[in-house]
Parts: sequence; C-alpha cells; structure tokens
Amino acid sequence: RLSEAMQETLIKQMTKENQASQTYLSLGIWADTQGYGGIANFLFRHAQEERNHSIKIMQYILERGGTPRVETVVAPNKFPKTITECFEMVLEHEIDNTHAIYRIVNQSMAEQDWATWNFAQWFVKEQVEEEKLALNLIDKLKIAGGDRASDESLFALDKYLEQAPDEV
Ligand code: OFO
Repeated sequence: RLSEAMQETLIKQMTKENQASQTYLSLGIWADTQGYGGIANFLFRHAQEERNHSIKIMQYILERGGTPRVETVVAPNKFPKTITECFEMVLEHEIDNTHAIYRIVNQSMAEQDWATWNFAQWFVKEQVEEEKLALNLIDKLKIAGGDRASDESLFALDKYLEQAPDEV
C-alpha cells in the first residue's frame, strides 16, 4: 500500500504532468498562430502524451489502493518570441520534469517502496526520450539556420514535424 507521503508526491506529479499538457497546448497555439501548423501539430500531440502520463499515475495510485485527486493547474502565461525560444522552453520543461521524476525515485528508495520504484522507472526512461527529442528539435532548427533560417527551411522543418514520430 502507498504511504500517505508517497500518495501526495504522486498526486503532485499527476498535476505536474497535467500542467505540462496545458503548457504544450499553449505553445502549440502560439506556433499555429505564427503559421507553423506542423510544429503546432507536434506540440498538440505532445500535450496529449502529457495528459496520458497524468492518467497513468492516477491509475497507479488507484491500483495501489490509494485515492488520487485532481488539482488545479495554472494558465501558462509565458509565450516564446521565436521558434528557438519555443523549443528551448520545451527542453527546460522536460529537464525540470526529469528532476521531479528523480525525486519520486529517491523517495521510493528511502521508503523501500519497490513497487513505486519500479513504476517510476517507466518515467525515467520516458524522460530520456523526451529530453532527447527536445535536443533533437533544437539541433534541427540550428541546422536550418536558427531564428535566421530561411522561410524554405522553416517550411521544411514545419512539414517534417507535422508527421515526425514522437520519439527519436
Ligand atoms: Fe510527462 O513527459 Fe514530458 O514532461
């Protein structure tokens, strides 16, 4: 059975994943309004993934006999000015979430809650993928010329991201 403390930590992580989902939605809206429909599509798909992460945690709490809780998320209020900044926000966001996942791993070790430790490993692996994906976006944009990329290369990148796999 989950300890009270672990349940609270997992509920906070549910909220964090939901918050991430809102952030990606907001970045997607920004990208679309700038004319980058492909990048927007990519970010919207990512928003969906984050929501799934939240639900995965909710289900885990239920499976362990706990009581999850849906909490308020705040409206994202920071918009990027450029595509580079947008992708950097994605990376920062993922790094921050990786730290949160590591805190869950640490807590599960301290409590000798091996079931949660094992559950958290899925997220450890997922964060490696997500950071890699974000780094990859930044690299691709750099190759295209960064914020000074020509319209053609941004168009190509946008088209690529329209259908890019969610993992690299
Ligand atoms: Fe939930 O994986 Fe990104 O943050």
